[in-house]
Amino acid sequence: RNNLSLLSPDQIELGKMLLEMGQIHLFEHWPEPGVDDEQKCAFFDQVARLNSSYPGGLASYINTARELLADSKAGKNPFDGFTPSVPSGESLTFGDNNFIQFEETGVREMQNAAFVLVAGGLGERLGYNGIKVALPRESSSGTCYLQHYIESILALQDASSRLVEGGSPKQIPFVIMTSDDTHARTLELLESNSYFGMNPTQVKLLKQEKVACLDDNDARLAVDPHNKYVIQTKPHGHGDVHSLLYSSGLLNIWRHAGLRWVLFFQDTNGLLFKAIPAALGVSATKQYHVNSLAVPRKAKEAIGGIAKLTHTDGRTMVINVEYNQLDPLLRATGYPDGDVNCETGYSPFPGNINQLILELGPYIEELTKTGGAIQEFVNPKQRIDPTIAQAVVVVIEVLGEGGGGGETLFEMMAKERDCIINPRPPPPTTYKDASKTSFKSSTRLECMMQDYPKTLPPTARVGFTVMDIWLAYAPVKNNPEDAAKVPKGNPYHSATSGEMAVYRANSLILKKAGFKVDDPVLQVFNGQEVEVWPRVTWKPKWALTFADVTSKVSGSCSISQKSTLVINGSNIFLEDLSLDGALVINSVKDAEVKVGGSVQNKGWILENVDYKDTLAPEEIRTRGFRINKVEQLEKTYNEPGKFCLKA
Ligand code: UGB
Repeated sequence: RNNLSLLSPDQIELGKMLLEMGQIHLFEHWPEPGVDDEQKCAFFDQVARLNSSYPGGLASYINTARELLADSKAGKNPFDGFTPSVPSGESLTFGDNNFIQFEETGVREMQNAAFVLVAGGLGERLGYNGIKVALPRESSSGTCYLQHYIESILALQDASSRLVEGGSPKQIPFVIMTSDDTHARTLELLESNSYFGMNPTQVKLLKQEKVACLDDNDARLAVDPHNKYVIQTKPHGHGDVHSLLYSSGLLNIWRHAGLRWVLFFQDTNGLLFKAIPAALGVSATKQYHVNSLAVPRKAKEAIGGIAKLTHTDGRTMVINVEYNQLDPLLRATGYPDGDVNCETGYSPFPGNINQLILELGPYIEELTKTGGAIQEFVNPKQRIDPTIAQAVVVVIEVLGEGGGGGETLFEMMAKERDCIINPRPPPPTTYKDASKTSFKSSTRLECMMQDYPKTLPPTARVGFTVMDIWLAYAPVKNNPEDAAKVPKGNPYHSATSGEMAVYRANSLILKKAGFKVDDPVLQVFNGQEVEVWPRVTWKPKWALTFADVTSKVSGSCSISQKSTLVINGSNIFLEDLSLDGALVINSVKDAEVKVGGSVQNKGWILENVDYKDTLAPEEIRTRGFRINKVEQLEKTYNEPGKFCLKA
């Protein structure tokens, strides 16, 4: 009350709202006017931001939090009444006629598409100090993720306009969702690299705001431990992308421009654009309102499972069930073994890789109703130390669930297995004690972009497309230490495996196109055993689809395991090439280069680097090797014309 004279009428209204919502503790420590006045005003600036960036304002946030926290305390299952079953979707095999047909349709449709990258996450599991999109996708060419994504979109744009007769070339819009953690560095990466060749007006950055943290089940807002005039905040999750797109007005602009598709993707999947043309082809052919890209999933792998959920009242939906929820849901609904692999060696529930393709018209229709709000969740739960837990996983597997006494501990640990087998970010909030009223550290509401279909009517056409893992999915999420603990046979999801997956995919594609490719060798980097294939990398403008690759490879070509092939140009044709060493070809757009003959040199060698070696740059340490470029044949064609390199 003493401080009222400092505040504007708007700020007084916000103050009243906070008091009505049971937040008096935020002001209890406030001294008399004249002391800390600037900080008090700054406090209200923050409250105004938190209020305006959440649909329905802070009061609505606090109310939802109370409901969800009460459910969590009562142990209410968010899937109450639903039984999961394995859904049916489109399953594609790389390189067959069906696949080639979908790719062609997809490329044709690209000129009606917009891309949205969610890149607001810090990547806590990876522990990298920079932004994840600045990491190299592979280190032979050194191209970072963001550059690769932009070059892929530009190549799709060109290819699409070539396919559509008389169509005027359209610029594909590209949105990047950032957060306070990533915004400035993403912008700086784009600006210092001239937007990697994209027209800057094609790119829009939308920054998501964090949400207020909560201290207890009454949803008392948490005060920052370092500054009593600041409310502690944390990220709200990738689900924010829908409300941001809606409020930005971009969706209607796109609709007026005749666009039909919005493609969402995540920050570090170096293979994704190999799967995108065919997936969009499926959406267009099947007229899916929602199409999620999926891959076969190992049971308990840290990717969500796509399931059909049938409610006792008859409702059904095909939806992602997040990885920490699938196992308990199955156990509670008649699958006593929970999430386990079937005879294929994979879980019967396909893995969601969070690449969503939404049809724009129905998407706008839905967001007009919801404002882009996505169902949220809150997850305060008990956690145990991963090292102890890992030992207990073994015990559980030997004794069986609940075997050998200590029931509660066993039950608790069984629930925790997912997080242990696939390390997650820092533990979610833990209750302080058995009363389950307050938390050891603050929590907040979160939302996920793949939960968008949850509010759709049953008439919505929701489908999914399963592709081979080697072709579609190689995220970089885990730090070397955690990756090395992943049980054999499960994917590491590390910088090491992410890079090796690019080489494997490119080698397998060349093989399918007729190349003789030597088998990989097994090597260990940062404690992870990986297949090392020939290090093949090409620019998206060289090939986007399988048909592009086959049109650029002819005769009898071969590549040895120790080789590196870097293709940096669009019109490069490999004909009767035998490569045993390193070959780098750079060319400008109007140069047509035929490459053949026998190339033999000492090549580029992978040298081990330990992740603890702080003298090595972080990008190298995290992948566990550096490339020693001993000897190579490198040719650059800067002029238009026809050229022939016969080694
Ligand atoms: N992200 C944001 O933009 N903002 C945020 O507030 C948080 C994240 P994670 P997660 O495909 O591998 C997801 O942390 O959430 C961005 C799916 O939920 O890498 O553990 C962030 O920058 C899961 O179903 O993943 O798991 C990144 O680009 C499964 O599909 C993206 O959101 C899994 O990804 C994902 O964030 C997967």
